Amino acid sequence: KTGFLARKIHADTDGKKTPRGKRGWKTFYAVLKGTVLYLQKDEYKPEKALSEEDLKNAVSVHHALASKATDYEKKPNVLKLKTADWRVLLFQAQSQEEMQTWINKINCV
Ligand code: I3P
Repeated sequence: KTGFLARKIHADTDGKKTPRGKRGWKTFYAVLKGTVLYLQKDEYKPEKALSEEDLKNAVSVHHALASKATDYEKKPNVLKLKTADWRVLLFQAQSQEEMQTWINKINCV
């Protein structure tokens, strides 16, 4: 599964609230491969190696839980991802269907 997702980091490891200055929305080209959600600045090109920044932005979705972010009302089609190490990330998909597909795919890995 691939597609554009805007990401907001809501909580860092252990659920600690992400500090101001790091809470903004940023759009990535997302690629779910195995148990890793890669978040790349540019569209995925198979022949291109991942940059250091791409690797830093990658999220393990192993034992993570995705659900619709029902408590976030500022934007539509937002899903919440809670990782195994208790980070909380919000992702805005481009449509309701896209959001649901991402939720299903993430929860099935
Ligand atoms: C954040 C940025 C986010 C905003 C967040 C701000 O500032 O403006 O868009 O979230 O509010 O802290 P920064 O880029 O300096 O980190 P929303 O878009 O959801 O309002 P928050 O701290 O209330 O989450």
